[in-house]
Amino acid sequence: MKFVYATAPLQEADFVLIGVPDESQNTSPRTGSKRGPELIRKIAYERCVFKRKGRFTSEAVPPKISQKIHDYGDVEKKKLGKVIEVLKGKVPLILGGDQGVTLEAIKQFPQATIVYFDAHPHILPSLQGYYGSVLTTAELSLGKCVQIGVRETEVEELKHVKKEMILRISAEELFEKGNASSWEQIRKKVQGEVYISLDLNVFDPAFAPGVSAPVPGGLDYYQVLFLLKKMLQEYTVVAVDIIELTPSYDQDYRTAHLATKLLLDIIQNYKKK
Ligand SMILES: [Mn+2]
Repeated sequence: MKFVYATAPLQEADFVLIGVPDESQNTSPRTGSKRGPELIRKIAYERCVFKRKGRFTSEAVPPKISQKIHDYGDVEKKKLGKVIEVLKGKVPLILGGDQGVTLEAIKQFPQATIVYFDAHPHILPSLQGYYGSVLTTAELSLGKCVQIGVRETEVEELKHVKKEMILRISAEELFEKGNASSWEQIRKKVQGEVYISLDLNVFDPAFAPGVSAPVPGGLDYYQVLFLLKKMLQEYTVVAVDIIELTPSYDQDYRTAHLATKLLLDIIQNYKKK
């Protein structure tokens, strides 16, 4: 099944949806994130196609999407880099798969600041190649990274955050300081191009139970939406990934609906610079 709004040919598209059904780096006993892309496409169809006067239609039903979207289908993780390379000027919207998918994607954007919404920092320099160390394995300039919503951090990671001067806005800080003040912190630090990675475990498990590594005390939809909208307005967002949807642990497709809604929010709020 193709993404219901993906009606543009590749050459004309502004956004290119790419599924990467790969969970080869998952180390959690909660498996199944390789089925994430397929479920997001299915839920998008159910959310957006309504019956009007006995006929199915996706017209006239909010949200109205005016941007041109192409669905590239699913690709193998090792081919993701090559696919992104040929999309120059178009925005890849990458659906995981596990966190390892982010590692493949960010290699293509060495100039961008990585802003990642995640319960975990993923910076364990002593464990190269491990999915818990995606950002250190990528050999980025970590000082340009921004972590939002983290709340399960190892001692080694905390040391690294301080050493590399990473901007870290934990879930607790975001709750205490509020959205506007957290956004000011980001705005002061980040300039230029941004890559957004959205691990669905940034949300509270009450809203997103279908992830491989749930951590209580997470964010809600409007906290994430506020920061996403600000970033989409302010920065050139070069790519987005939405990862870790794990259908077998979802409840009533709650996490899948949330992921699909966010995907549509990102497309609708994207500002071309
Ligand atoms: Mn993660």
